[in-house]
Amino acid sequence: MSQGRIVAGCLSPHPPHLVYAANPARNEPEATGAGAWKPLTDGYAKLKARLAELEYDVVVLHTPHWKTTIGHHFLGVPHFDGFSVDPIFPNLFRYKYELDVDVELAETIAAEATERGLVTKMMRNPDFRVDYGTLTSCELALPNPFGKPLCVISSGRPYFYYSDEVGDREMLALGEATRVAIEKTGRKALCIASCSLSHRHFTEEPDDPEDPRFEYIYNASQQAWDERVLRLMAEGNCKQLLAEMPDFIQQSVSECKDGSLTWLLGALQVPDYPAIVHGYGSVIGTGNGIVEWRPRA
Ligand code: 2X7
Ligand code: FE2
Repeated sequence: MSQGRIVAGCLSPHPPHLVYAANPARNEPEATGAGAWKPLTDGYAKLKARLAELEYDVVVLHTPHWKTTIGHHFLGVPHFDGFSVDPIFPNLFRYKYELDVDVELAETIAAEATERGLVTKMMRNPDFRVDYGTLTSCELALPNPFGKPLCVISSGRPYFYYSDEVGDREMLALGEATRVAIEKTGRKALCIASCSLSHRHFTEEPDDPEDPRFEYIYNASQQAWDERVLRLMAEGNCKQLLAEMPDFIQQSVSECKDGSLTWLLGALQVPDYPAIVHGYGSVIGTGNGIVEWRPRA
């Protein structure tokens, strides 16, 4: 077996609004087309076009919306299908899905993570409802959303039980476990961190959620942090980004507290080469960046 590798890593935020705006047949609600999220829908179009040219066997994804109280869990059943309704935005996301899982890779990542002292568990319930973060990022980023098997990792709670510093250390170890498992199993893997950047959001929505007049970042300090983080990524300075991660998480109420971005940076061995920023924009006040890394072969 030839050695596997990560062929690309992506930051792919999952506001269900963007699926709603894209009107895929799998989603029940129909968008008005008023166009509030154009910087993000354009960014996703650019990412999708580039990923269409890329060869990979599996998509490995870390999601904030499968929150697990004890340890890091992995989907461990070969096939899932179901219907997912966003608990906060049922008016926007009512989505039918069917997907395959690379169980062998998931078990290998779990074993590597266990060796590094992390608590892990395989999720073997065939009736489990896959979370909307996973579904949304696949729908938005991938040219053929469920055409390849997935390997899905839950969001454990180390940031919340201990501290942001402890959480980052654990997610870097999980990222390393992911990379080593990909190499050992010979997979060509696309890794996706499914999360927003700043994450303070409005608690009321307008009658038409897609009305551009009501869509803007929650406050300027959130945007300043998002811009700083995206600049560090674009400059290839993820070491500095990690140094600032606890402050970023705290001061912008970032969804990175769920660990997805730090996991991805760990899997990519903390990139020192420039990322491509495909888009940045706000959804219900939150800040969202669409970013791609292509590790050197
Ligand atoms: O889950 C989300 C999110 N992260 C950001 C914005 C809006 C809704 O859902
Ligand atoms: Fe979210």
